[in-house]
Amino acid sequence: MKPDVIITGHQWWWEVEYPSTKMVTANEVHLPVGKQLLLELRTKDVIHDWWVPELGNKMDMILNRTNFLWVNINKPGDYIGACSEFCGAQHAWMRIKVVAQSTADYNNWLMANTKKAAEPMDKEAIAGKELFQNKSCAGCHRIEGTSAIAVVGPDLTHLAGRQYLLTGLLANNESNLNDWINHPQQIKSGAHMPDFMLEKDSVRAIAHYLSQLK
Ligand code: HEC
Ligand SMILES: [Cu+2]
Repeated sequence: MKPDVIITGHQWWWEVEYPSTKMVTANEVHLPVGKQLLLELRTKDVIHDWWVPELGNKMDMILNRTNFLWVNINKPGDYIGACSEFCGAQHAWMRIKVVAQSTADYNNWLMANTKKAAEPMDKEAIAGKELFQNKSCAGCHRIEGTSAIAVVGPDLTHLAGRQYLLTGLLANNESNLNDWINHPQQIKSGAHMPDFMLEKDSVRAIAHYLSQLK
């Protein structure tokens, strides 16, 4: 059976793929209500465990194995869960957010997110895009439609459409993006994104660019 969504646990974030469109996102899982849905659950590293209490059972994510979980959500809204298998330093912050939507809203979301990333709208954002592609960012992240195509870290193509950064750790806004890029290790120590010692202006430009990726 073809899954509706494939969710892969990473230390310490969730990769979310929609096989019907090849769209990839992270950390916030949009699903339609009123439908029997098949979730495929995997891991890229250690054992993680998917658990959104209001949506049914826990399910382990084990290396080189695919596990499946059926869900059927009645009511639109946000459903919060967390990784429930200890998976290292930032396990406690490995939150899950499921956004359940009416079929129409879900289809709109999926369509909008399948598009390539928005082009930067002003000079600073254009500079930010260049920096993103030329500094090490593109070595780990993808922004669809740009030269950044790596999948080591979360896909950032439509980052600005997510409510939170880093599985719920920070609200998603330009100022928090700026802080994160400045010193990731102070914000989420052990996260697999190193501090880069970039100039403050460069960081600001990159954060400005990313905040436009609706
Ligand atoms: C060595 C790989 C690596 C490099 C290089 C890297 N990142 Fe990351 N990045 C990650 C990982 C892994 C995460 C997820 C961290 C977590 O949540 O535990 C992440 C998370 C992020 C997030 C938050 C995404 C979300 O969905 O919440 C942003 C924004 C980000 N990185 C921007 C950047 C920028 C800008 C650069 C370049 C200055 C960069 N990254 C360089 C690996 C990397
Ligand atoms: Cu985990």
